[in-house]
This record gives sequence, structure tokens and C-alpha cells, in this order.
Amino acid sequence: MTTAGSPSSPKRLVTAALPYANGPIHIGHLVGYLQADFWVRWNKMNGRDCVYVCGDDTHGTPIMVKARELKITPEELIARAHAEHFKDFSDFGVEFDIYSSTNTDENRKFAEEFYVKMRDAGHTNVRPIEQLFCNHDKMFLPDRFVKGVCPKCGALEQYGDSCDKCGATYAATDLKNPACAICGSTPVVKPSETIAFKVSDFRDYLRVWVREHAPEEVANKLSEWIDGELFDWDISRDAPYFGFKIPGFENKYFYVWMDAPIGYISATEQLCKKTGRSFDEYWKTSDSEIYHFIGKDIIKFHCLFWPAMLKNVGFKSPKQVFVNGFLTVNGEKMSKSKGTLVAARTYLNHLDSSYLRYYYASKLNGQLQDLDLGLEDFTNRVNSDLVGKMTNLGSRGAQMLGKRLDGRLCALDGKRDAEAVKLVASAIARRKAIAEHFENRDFAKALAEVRDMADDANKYFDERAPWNLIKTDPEATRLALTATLNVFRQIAIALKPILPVYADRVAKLLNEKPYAWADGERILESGTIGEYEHLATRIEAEKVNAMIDESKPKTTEPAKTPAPKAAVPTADSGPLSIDTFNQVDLRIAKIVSAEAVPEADKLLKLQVDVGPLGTRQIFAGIKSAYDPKTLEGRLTVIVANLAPRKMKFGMSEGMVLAASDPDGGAGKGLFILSPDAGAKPGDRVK
Ligand code: B3M
Ligand code: ZN
Repeated sequence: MTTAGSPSSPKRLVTAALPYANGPIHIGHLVGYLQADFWVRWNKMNGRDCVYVCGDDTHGTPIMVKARELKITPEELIARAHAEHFKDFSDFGVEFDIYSSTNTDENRKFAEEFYVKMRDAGHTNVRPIEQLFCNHDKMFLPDRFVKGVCPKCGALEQYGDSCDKCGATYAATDLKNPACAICGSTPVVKPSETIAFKVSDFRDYLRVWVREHAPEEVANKLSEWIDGELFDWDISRDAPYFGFKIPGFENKYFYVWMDAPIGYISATEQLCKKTGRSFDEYWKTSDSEIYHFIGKDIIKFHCLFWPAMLKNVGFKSPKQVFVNGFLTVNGEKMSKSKGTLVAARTYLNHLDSSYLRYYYASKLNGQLQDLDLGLEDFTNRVNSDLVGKMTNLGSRGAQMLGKRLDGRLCALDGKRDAEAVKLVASAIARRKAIAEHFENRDFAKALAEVRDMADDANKYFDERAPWNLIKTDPEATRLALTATLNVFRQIAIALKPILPVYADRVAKLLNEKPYAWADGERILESGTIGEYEHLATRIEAEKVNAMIDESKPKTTEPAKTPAPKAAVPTADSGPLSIDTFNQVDLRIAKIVSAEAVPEADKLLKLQVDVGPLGTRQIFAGIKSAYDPKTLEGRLTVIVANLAPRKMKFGMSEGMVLAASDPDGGAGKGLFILSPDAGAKPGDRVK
């Protein structure tokens, strides 16, 4: 492997997955962006022509729904997200050459080109489908926007694609008691047509491709799909949808995942327009290498659909797709309630970005593994390694040299101090291994070498005991400090891809220009150092705690969106846990007034008094059984915590319980429940 970048080494185009514009960046996302940033910075520092391309992923139903919720346009929503994401990344030291968006003219142009070429080559088909449609929200519901009872095991509150409890996968139309996750109403099944990309036409190509361009364990998994269930992929969505219209159709849009990876290409084009680089050299000719950094949840998109799309359109495919695992915190999945789902901004409110950069790097080894952020380990490791071992070396060495010896460095004379020469030579000798580790994205091993350098230097420093030596032999002290500071300089150079600001400060301290990798070949044996400025301080555990506290949900805030309607368990949906039952708030209510709804043949409009919960309006389907006047003044039982439901005639804020024949046959009766004497409005029913 070549580790030295030279003008003849191929250019590199590095991408990180495009973050979705409907939410903030959190510390889990940062695992991917930071490691790609480390690698890009390594490449650049090593003299390689390398660009880092990213941008926001902006289309799809979640964006549309969220914009509606906030009463702004999707364009406004994605503009806000773009600004926030960009600021978060910049403040974490993630330095993109371009940070674009998928909602650009360039991206539309490429998306259309990809599609037209697919269609004209016969790799698409149009087939009928049935989808759930919410009449209230006037939209087709993607799988994650429907909840209901799992058709296989009967678990409640499952999404439209798969069951969390039993793992079954199914179509949303198979869910029992489906409910729209936005408004809670029952969706209807509507027929439509979908356009599919026939990925299976590329089976032979992909079989070989994954072996060469994806990590081995990923390739193994993908091969199972390729040889087995490789399906044709739906690339269209029906209006309303926020995205690009598909040429030749009035009401169809490209599915967000169709134009998302194309964002890598359109962002590159924008970058090339801005800087005068050649677009074709990146995406068409063989003079460059493309690398994608992604998380393990989006493998299918990047290692099956994407290479097939690129192949069809005649663009180059990535040389490697690097896949990282998920972040866990204290050994567990990140959790909102535990405060471990920490937003990038929340982190920055309490801690310096360099700590997380250092810690992630110390654990990232280029393999597909989950990374654990142990909060105590994080604090200890940063404090003991970065501050205790590395920074102290520089601060002790530089301050003594500056204050007591005019800041002047001297030659490393082996006759006077053979150990000094050996120490610096051994640090320099580690550079080869460090370079290889960086090249292989094994940042953990690279940092282990750097720590070893620091250990050696600390040992030497303590043996020389310059605080004593200076009393008797100032020139020997100068030599010892020069050796120490040279190792510190090597450390800073090696840390630069991870901690660029730190490395720049060290360069300034030593009166040098910002470091390139090659600067580590030299030894600094003359000149004067500048004044020592602060480099890194210890992490205080209280700050970590404050960050976690700030990330916990504020219990006083009401939920923003009404909770989806609880799917009603049916007799065959399995036993109900007491916890689930307790979620239903049953209350005694007094019917204050009742009137028929003239336009609805089943409904009565009731005003009910629920004691401390106030007065509610409820539409109840009991018109056939009751004369409204006879109900006034009666006590009955209602469900008080149903999400309010907007009906044609007004809001319904609860449900009246009534008994009826299980088969619901007409004329078999409908009986509302009444408590025994003594119960009063607002009493809880258990
Ligand atoms: N936006 C990741 C996600 O939000 C997705 C990545 C796109 S990469 C082209 O799940
Ligand atoms: Zn709805």
C-alpha cells in the first residue's frame, strides 16, 4: 500500500451519508462524519488531492409532515435544517469541501437523467399496488406513518413494515386495526401504480461488485439478498410528496432514496463549478477514487441499488463503501429518557468538540462494530491521555524553556545525552506505522502509537527531572527540554487529523507553519519558541452530567403531536399487560347536554362534565339507541385520554363506552354504561 500522497496518486472523493433534514445532528450521527473527517484530513495533510462532499437529504413524507406541523413550507424547513446542520458540523471541526442539499437544480437534473436512462434501457416497470391513504391528512401513508396490531403475533402499536416484538415483516395493508400515526384516524386502502427499478436485472454485476467494494461481512449479507430475495425497488411515490416530479407522470415523485445518493454527484458538480475542477474526473474517468462512509443501516441503498443505478447510467462506482456500526452510550442503545440521545448542539453547550473527536478516534478501528461511548471512560481517557500524558508534556516543557531558558532550543547532541537522541528517533520511527493505521482508518491503533510516544517522553522527562537539573546544569536542561518538545511536536503532527486546532496551536507555540505530515521528518534543533497558550483542560464530570440532564425530556412539556390512537386489542391479539391497560384513562362523566347531529345518522353530540378534567365534547355513535333528551344529567363512563379527533362536525375529545352485541348486528341494542350511585364526575374507573 502507498501511504505517501504525491501528485501522481489518484484524487479522492470522500462522502458521508447525507443527514436527513427533519431533525438535529446527534452524537450517534457524528461517528460517521467524524471518522470521514479524520480520514480526509489525513489524506490532505499527507499531500493527497482529496475532497469531502456532503449535504442535506431533504425530500420525503417526514419533511412534508413536519413542515405542515410547523405551518411552514418544506423549503423553509430544509433551509433551517441546512443552517443548523452546517453549524453543528463546523463547530465539531467537520470540514466539508461542499455542504450541499438534494433539493437543488443540479440534483433534479441528475435524478431525471438517472431515471430516463433506466426507463429507456427497459430497467423499470409500472405495476399496480394498494396503499393506505388517510382521508383526514389527504396523503398516502408510508410504513412508518401507520400503526396497528401485528398480523402475526398481535403486538399492539406496530409500524406498517415490521413488528418490533416478533420481527415479522409485512405490508402496511396487512396490519390489523391500522391507524394513521399523524391523526389517529383509520386509513382506507387505495389502489395506485408504482414505478419500480428492476435491480434484479443487475444481479450478476452486483454479485461481483459487492465482493470488491464492500467490507467482507457486508458482502456476505448482501450476497444472500442478491442470490435470494433481490427485489425490484419502488422509486415512485404518489402526490402529495415533497420531492422531484417524475418525468411523464402527473402525480408521481421520486422516492427520497432515489435522489438522495444522487446528491453526492450533484454536490460534486457544484463543487467543481465553484473551484474549476473537472467533474468527469471524479465520476466518469478512472483518474480518481470515490469512497462512501455510511452506517450499517443503509447498506442496501449504497451497496445494491446505488451501484446498479450508477452502472446503468454509465457513471463510476465507489472504490470502497466503508461501513460503521451504531453508537451505544454506557453500553446501551441511546435513549431519550435516559438523556443519552445527545444532540450535537447540546454537547457543545457543555463540552469541547476535541474531547469527542479524540475519544471516537481512540475507539474507531475501521471495522464494522458498534462503538460505545462509556461516559466515565470518556472522561478518564481524555483526562489521562490527552491532558495528562500529551498536553502536560508540552506545557511543562514549553513553560520551563520559556521562563527559565529564554525559549531557545538547541542541537540534540548525542555525546551529551544519548537518551535524548534515541527518544526522538524512536518517536519518528513510529510514523510509518501511524501512517499505515491512518490510511487503513484504524485511528485506534494510530492513537495507541501516539500514546506510546508520550509515555516514553514522560518517562525520559521524569528521569531528567529538569526542575532539579536546571539548578546545576542549564544547558543539559535545555537539551532535555528540546528533546521533550520534539516528541511533543511529533505527537501534535500525528494528532492533526483528529485534533486540527490543537495541532495548529502547537505549531504556533513552536513558531512553525501549520503542519503537513512530511514535517515530522525534521527535528527542531534551533530557534525560539513562542509563549505557551492553553491547549486542553480536563473534562469535569459535572459537565458531562449537565449535558445528560439537558438531553432528558422536559416532563412539563406536552407532546407536540397527538399520540396515535391506541390500537384496540382484539380477542385474538394476545393477553394485555396491566401496564398497557393502565394507559387507558377511564373516567366517570356527566352528560350535560346531548343533541342529534342532523347530517350523521349514527351520531349524537354530547357535552360531558369530567369533574377536574373539565367539560368535553364527544361525538358518540349511539343515535339509534337513545333519545338525546333522556341522556341529559346521566352519569356514564368515557375514555378520557384518546387523542382528540377532528371530525366533520367538530372536535371529539373522548369516547363514550357502550355495550353491544359482539357481531354488531343492527337492532341488537346499544347500552351505555352507568356507575352505581355515589360515583361522581371525574372519578377514575379501574
Ligand atoms: N438520509 C440517512 C437517514 O436519515 C439518509 C442517508 C442518505 S445517504 C444518501 O436515515
Ligand atoms: Zn391521518
